[in-house]
Amino acid sequence: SCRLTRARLRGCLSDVRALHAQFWEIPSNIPERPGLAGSGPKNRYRCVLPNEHSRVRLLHEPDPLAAYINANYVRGNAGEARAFVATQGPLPHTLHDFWTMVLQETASALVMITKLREKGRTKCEKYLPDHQQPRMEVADIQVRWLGSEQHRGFLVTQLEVRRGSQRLRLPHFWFTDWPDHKAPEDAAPLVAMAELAEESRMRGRGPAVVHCSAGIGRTGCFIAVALGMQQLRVEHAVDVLAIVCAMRQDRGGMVQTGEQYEFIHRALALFERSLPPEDA
Ligand code: PTR
Ligand code: PTR
Repeated sequence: SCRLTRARLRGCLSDVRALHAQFWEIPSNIPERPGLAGSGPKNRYRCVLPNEHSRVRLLHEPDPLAAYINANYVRGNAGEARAFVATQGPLPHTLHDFWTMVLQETASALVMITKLREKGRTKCEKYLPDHQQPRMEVADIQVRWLGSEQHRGFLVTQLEVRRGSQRLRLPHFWFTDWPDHKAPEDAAPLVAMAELAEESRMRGRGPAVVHCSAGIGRTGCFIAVALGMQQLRVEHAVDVLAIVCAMRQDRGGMVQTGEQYEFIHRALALFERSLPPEDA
């Protein structure tokens, strides 16, 4: 581990090569083969598989394959087992599984960090309604658009999800300007979105469900920033290395590049400056 006080967090950005070197030492922990035979078609990418021990199971499905979704629980700072769910962007044939998971977990928020298409390739199925089409039905699940608010760099939409008598209202945070394997130039919009999403997570019952396309790179960065912000608030120090190591135990491959690892530090250093001075 590598605990950074607030001053050391600011300082470490002057040696980004050391940060990148530290990042590339972390074991990736991506499973090499599927844990469940036949689950292949439900994975967006052949090589991005959920670790078995922390995999989310759709509990109302008695058949193990029907219960399968490419998603993992991710622990929180206090070791709570289900602070987040990290998952891939839904596929056309996993839309219903995705919404079933949101209801099962009584998710407190949805966080989306991908466009539907990037460089002419589909990255995620459109799984939520919008102002033009405020109602969406996925078999026995109805999703309703209740309103959206544009912020700098992200869109916040209020949704209502229903199945039978179960009803869940939750905010959807959609960060639009971050292509996969890259990091944003400006950390401010992501920090602002993470603060809002964390407020919803703290108020709500269940985990925040976070996804991008594969559900490891950008998703890993977002969760690392959210956990790091909480550490800075509570402990006035942060251990990004320990956060990424722990996340990768829950879901292999979380945070994809040295640039992304550096970005987590930049985002946290920016957030740190918004905190009151330590010896005030
Ligand atoms: N690519 C590995 C292999 O060929 O052994 C892992 C693999 C195994 C991939 C099985 C897909 C497999 O099929 P299914 O997803 O249907 O279990
Ligand atoms: N390695 C595959 C590819 O590059 O296409 C899968 C992959 C895709 C891995 C996207 C990570 C990706 O990024 P993210 O997790 O941020 O969607």
